[in-house]
Formats: sequence, structure tokens, C-alpha cells
Amino acid sequence: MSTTRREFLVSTGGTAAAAAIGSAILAADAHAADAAAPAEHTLPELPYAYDALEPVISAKIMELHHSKHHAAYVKGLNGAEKALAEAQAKGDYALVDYWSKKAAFNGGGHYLHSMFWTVMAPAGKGGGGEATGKVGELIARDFGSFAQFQAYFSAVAGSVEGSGWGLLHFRPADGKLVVLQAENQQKLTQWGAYPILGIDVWEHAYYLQYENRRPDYVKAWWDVVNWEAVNARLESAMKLA
Ligand code: MN3
Repeated sequence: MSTTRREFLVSTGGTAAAAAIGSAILAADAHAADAAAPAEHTLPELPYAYDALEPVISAKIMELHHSKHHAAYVKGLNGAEKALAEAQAKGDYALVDYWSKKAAFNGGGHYLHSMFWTVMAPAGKGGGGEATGKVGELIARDFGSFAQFQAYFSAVAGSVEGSGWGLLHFRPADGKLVVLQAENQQKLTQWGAYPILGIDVWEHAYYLQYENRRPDYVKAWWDVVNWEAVNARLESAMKLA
């Protein structure tokens, strides 16, 4: 399964539809237990150029964020899974606590960033506007209106303590949309809810451009949200119900 995913990401490259990447990631998650050996995770290419989200997110931020930060999470996840595989092979569990934490942190970073890139698109060219399709329907049902959802989600994302994420999830158990914070990349999850939209509010995601004004970054970010990609992730998540 992991080989299939790697080949998929390589073969589709930068022109892949965001929706397809989302589905592939979801499928890989669902079948991760099938993998007999740890696979090498790879840094997915962005579905657009580094400067494509300007002026909302600068090219410099996008380049550093993708090629340095996300790449480091991929490397960290590969290293942690290799160490855990070796621990199992040797029956030496002295460091499994340490490496399990590394796998959660770096794995959270890899999968959240993989989502983050695909749920954005250039403003006016796939990005921005109100939620469409099924996501739009569920937002109206669960939050009253798009404006109410937007205000609520912005407050949740804006108030993350330290480094983390604001995330919209679909929860298969009851079919509801749930907004939650994540601290770092892996804490505060409900586990039974699948992220379909998220904004990275680590300082590395905005500080070069917005300095300490996180609310301004969150407000501007709505102009690059790719609702078609969010709908594709929702469609995949609904199959888990
Ligand atoms: Mn980040």
C-alpha cells in the first residue's frame, strides 16, 4: 500500500488534483496496518508554485515551510519508524517510548502539512469564497451559517496556545463536523474525527509576513481555502462511517 502511495505521489507530481491527493492520503492511512515493513515517506510536491498563494502567503514562507519544515517532518517520521522497526526486530524496547513520541509528532506534521497544501489554492483561482457542495451543506447544518462557522473556526485557530493548528473534522461516528485545536501536530485530537480542513498557526507559517498578527493571517487565509479539495476529503472521510 505504501509503495502504491509513493508511486502515486511521484507519478502525479505537481499537477495532481488536490482532491486525488487527499483521497490517496486517506487510503494510505486506512491501510497503513497492511504494511509489512516501514515505508519511506516522501515529501509531496505542491500542487502550485511557491508564489501562487501571494499576497495571502508569501513565496518565501511557502518555500521554507514546504522545503525545510515539512521535509524535516518527513525525515523525522522515516527515522522514527526505522528505529521502531529495529526495536521490534531485536526485541529491544528500551527506546520505544522515545521513538513512539517522535513518530506521533513527525507523522502528525507530515500528514497535516500534506493536507494543508492541498486544501489551499490561489485566491480567485480555486481559492476563497464560501464553502460549496456537501461541506457547505454540513456547515450550515452544524454551525448555523458559513459566517458563523468562519467566525468560530477563526477564534479556535487564533487562540491555539503556542504552536498548533485549527482543524475542521468530519466525525464518522455521528456524522458531524467538529472544529478542534491541535497543539504541536499531534495533541488534543479526538482520534475518531478525520481532519478535512486545517490552518497551520505555528509561527513559521506566518511570522515572516504577519509578525505577531496571527488574527490577520487567519483572516486572510480564507481567501485561499480550496473548498473543492475540502469536499473531496469529506467524501473520503464519509466512507469511514
Ligand atoms: Mn508548519
